Amino acid sequence: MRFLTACRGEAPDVVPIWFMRQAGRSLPEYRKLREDHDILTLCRTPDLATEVTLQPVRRLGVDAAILFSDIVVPLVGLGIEVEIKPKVGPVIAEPIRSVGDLERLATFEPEADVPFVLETIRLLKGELDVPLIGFAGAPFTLASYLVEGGPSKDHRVAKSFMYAEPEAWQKLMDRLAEMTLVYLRAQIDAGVDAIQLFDSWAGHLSPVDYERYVLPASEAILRGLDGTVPRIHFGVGTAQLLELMAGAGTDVMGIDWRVPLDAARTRLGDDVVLQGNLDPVACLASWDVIEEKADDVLKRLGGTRHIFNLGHGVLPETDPDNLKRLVEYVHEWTP
Ligand code: 1CP
Repeated sequence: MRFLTACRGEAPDVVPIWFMRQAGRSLPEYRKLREDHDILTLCRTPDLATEVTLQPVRRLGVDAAILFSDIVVPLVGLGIEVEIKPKVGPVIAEPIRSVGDLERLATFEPEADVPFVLETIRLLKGELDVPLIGFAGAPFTLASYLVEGGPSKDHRVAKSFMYAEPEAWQKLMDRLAEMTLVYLRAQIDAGVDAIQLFDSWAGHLSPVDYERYVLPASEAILRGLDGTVPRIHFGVGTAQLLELMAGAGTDVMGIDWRVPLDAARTRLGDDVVLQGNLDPVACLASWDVIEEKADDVLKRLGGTRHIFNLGHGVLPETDPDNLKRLVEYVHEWTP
């Protein structure tokens, strides 16, 4: 279980590797299933979600599986109607835009609201011979979808709400933190071996705003899981936030491709394990380029306290053969 060994800060036999978005459109066997089922149906049907989670493990030989789901899946438990539109992403029919809207939010109960997620985890535990990573969206990233009503380039509606109505924003963060902590605890009780908190859009915040408006909620989740399973905290474009995000209480810090891992190591110290950070676009290049760039990523930490990953999710155009070769390369690499 080299992935968990690395998460604990111990020395595994070789550098472990998995990919964010390793299940999904880069795999022909996933695209085949998507011809017959929409994505939320895949997420809500344990046999299908199990199959999709296993696909990259079989094909690529990665050291961890990540539960097939989406960050918006638990929002139905809050009474939010959400759809995932092809080529767009999550769309929310009635966004949260006022204190009054917050009263619509119901109490999240995992066994009643997302039984299929817990059942998928139990099925996977019987099938997998690598650790299973559970996950959730962090409060800011979830709030962005809830307030914007869908994907956004600059998160201006969500941030405007944050600035204009700080008390209502605070309430929203508290509700999302409470839901996410309950959700991740339920995933852990069902059997996941590690969890990742995705704050994909936190990079749109300055350190001052992140600390004031967002950090307390993410911290409540991560600290609330202290002593359970290894925790991974990840964001995109978060170079300005690394110390704050690592300080929120995490065992592993996910780093995107913009920050060299040796620089992240210097800034964060030796206590945290680093995960990352090959540019996902590099995987669209020829093998020579991928090898050179992977080697650069590996050398920066010398194979210690490192979990290899991309700096963000696998792009749909990626040739899975490149990913398979990358897994072999990382496993064979020596400092
Ligand atoms: O129809 C499809 O197949 C659409 C693509 C897709 C997939 C494969 C979506 C829509 N969600 C998923 C599954 C998913 N989502 C996984 C499991 C796959 C794996 O990792 O192996 C995970 C971990 C997520 C998490 C997720 N969803 C995040 C956080 C991670 C990240 O990539 O930053 C975010 C921001 C989302 C929202 C979302 N869902 C789907 C899309 C296209 C988006 C992004 C939309 C946007 O740009 O705002």
